[in-house]
Formats: sequence, structure tokens, C-alpha cells
Amino acid sequence: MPKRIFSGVQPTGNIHLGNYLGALRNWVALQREYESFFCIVNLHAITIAQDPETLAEKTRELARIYLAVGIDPEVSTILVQSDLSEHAELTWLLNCITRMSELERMTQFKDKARKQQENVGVGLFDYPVLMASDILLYQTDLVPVGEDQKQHLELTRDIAIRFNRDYGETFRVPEAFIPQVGARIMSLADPTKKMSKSDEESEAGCVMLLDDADVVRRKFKRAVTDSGTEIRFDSTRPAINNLLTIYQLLTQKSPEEIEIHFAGKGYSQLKAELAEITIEFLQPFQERVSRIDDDKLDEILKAGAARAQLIAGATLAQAKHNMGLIGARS
Ligand code: AQP
Repeated sequence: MPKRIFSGVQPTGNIHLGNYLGALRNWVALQREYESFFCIVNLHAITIAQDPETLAEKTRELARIYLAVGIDPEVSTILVQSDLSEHAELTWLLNCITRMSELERMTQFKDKARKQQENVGVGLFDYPVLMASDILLYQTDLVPVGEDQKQHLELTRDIAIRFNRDYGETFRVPEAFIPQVGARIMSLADPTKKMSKSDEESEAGCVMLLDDADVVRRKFKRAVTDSGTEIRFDSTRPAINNLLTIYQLLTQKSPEEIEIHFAGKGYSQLKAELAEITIEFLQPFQERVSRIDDDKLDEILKAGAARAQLIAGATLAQAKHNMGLIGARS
């Protein structure tokens, strides 16, 4: 069987440079080497209350973003999670072999639950099992994600190994693909926190892929910096390190070249150049987003769901059979 990758982004809020540099960019690079499934994980999105109209709009916007960053629907499958009932159905089966204690250890749940206080939903708690279902349904080999998803990936592996042990070989056990550079892009406003679309407080620290040029310039101009004046890669100076990492990924220059380029220059020059480089990347991308028409998008999403269903359906049937979930004989 061909080696497969599966990954997804939630259609919540606005997609940012962290999502692009930590995940989407790597999908584009890997899509011709692997059979690829890229999902818009709207069932994950509803683990936090969403306005239905906005969610529907953001789902289609995210599909356009996938296409505009360079996901090629001729070689990759783009699917919307809720178009396939297999994702939710496998989640139930996997819920029955996952332990509460495993989910209680998930740091993303703890962080998000803290923000929700007494209104924490069961769905939020179960988020990692839904993610395991997404990945295991496609017999995935590799999951390209940012560093924040590492713990969920480890749980997915544990669930797959347990299921295979208890019910016979059913799922491929996937590996995480976490990039060496860009796995955790930090907020420009608070470099101790990751750039995050749902963190309303740090909107100013989050460069959105659909921000216009003036907003991008303003956000970089106001970016927090460290004490000192030297511009070099140094993990003990998280703000400058983060700006340089973004610079490195967008220009593809080596750290040495970048440090030589900025020798003797000030932080304001780094910020101004970084803003212009980001705008140069974003403008043609935004044009591509606006050119994708609705009919074409429908065609791509329908074809993606049909292609995905063939694999997801077969895996789910095998999992049910192996668990003894058999009713009327066909
Ligand atoms: N700051 C980041 N740096 C690198 N990678 C990142 N990712 C997210 N933030 C960064 C990666 O983007 C992919 C999709 O993320 P998601 O939509 O599933 O949600 P998330 O990981 O929780 O990202 P956000 O921005 O913080 O969204 P909300 O706040 O809605 O939950 C994943 O591969 C992720 O690793």
C-alpha cells in the first residue's frame, strides 16, 4: 500500500502564520511523496461553541486556503470531516478502549478547559479520540503537525496499538512529522505563548493569512523584542528567535546568512523587513484565495469526500467486524 499522510486544521477563527509554517507548508512539500488526505476538522471545531453561520463560512474559507497555499486536489484528497459519518462512528468504538485517565492528562484539554471553566463540554474532553479516529481511518503512516499536537499523536499510537492487540491487526500505527524549524511559532505579542487563533487576547500577536498589508506591518512593528541589541538565533531570547525563525522559513535562507545580513542592524529593521517579506508571500496567496469559485470548490469537496469514504468505510467495517459488531448477515 502507498505511504499515507493525514492532517487537518480546525475552521475556527482565522488561519495564521503558525498554522502555515507549522503544518500547511509541510503538507504541500509532502503531498507528492505520499498519498495525502487533508481534512477540515469541523467536528473538532464544535468542541467549543461556534456560531453555525460563521462555522459554515470558515469551513469553505479554509478549503480555499488549502488550495491557495498549494494543496493540489489532483494529487491530494481534501475533505470536510462532517461529510463522512465514519469519523464520529469510529470515535465511539475507540472511546470504549480509551481510559479517562489518558484524556485527563492531555495538556490541550487542561488549557482549554481552564478557559471554559464550569462549561467544559464532553466533546472537548473527547477531542483527542476524535483525532485518533481521523488518523486511523485512513491507515495513516505520517501525520505532519506542529509541536502542540505531539501528545495527541502519542495517544493515537497507544490507542492503535491497544486496539490491534485486543482485536487483531486493524490499524497502521502512525508517526508524527514535526518540522525541525517552525514547529512552534510564538505570538508576536507574547513570545512565551504559541501563536493561536482562539486566543482573543493575543490577536495582535497573531499574523493571519488573510490580514492586509497595513495590518501585517502594524503587527510586526508592535512585536515584542528582547533586551539587548544583537540579532542572532538564540533560544534564550525567544522574541528575536521567533522573528528570525519566521524570516528563515519565508526566505529559505540559512541562519548564518540571516545573521550576517542583520549584523550591525537594529530590531526595527528586522521587523520592517520581515513585514515586507510576509506581505510578499501573502499578497499572491490572497489573490489565489479570492479566485477560487464556489462551484469548483463544491466539485473538489464532493470528490474528496467520495475518495476518502472508500478508505474510511473499509477501515471502519474492519474495525466493527473485529470487535464483533455484526448484526444481520449480508
Ligand atoms: N503556533 C503554531 N506554530 C506551529 N504550528 C502550529 N499549529 C497551530 N498553532 C501553531 C499547527 O497548525 C495545525 C492546525 O491547528 P488547529 O487548527 O488544529 O488548532 P490548534 O493546534 O489548536 O491551533 P490554534 O491556532 O491554537 O487554534 P485553536 O486556538 O482554534 O485551537 C496543527 O498541526 C497545529 O499543530
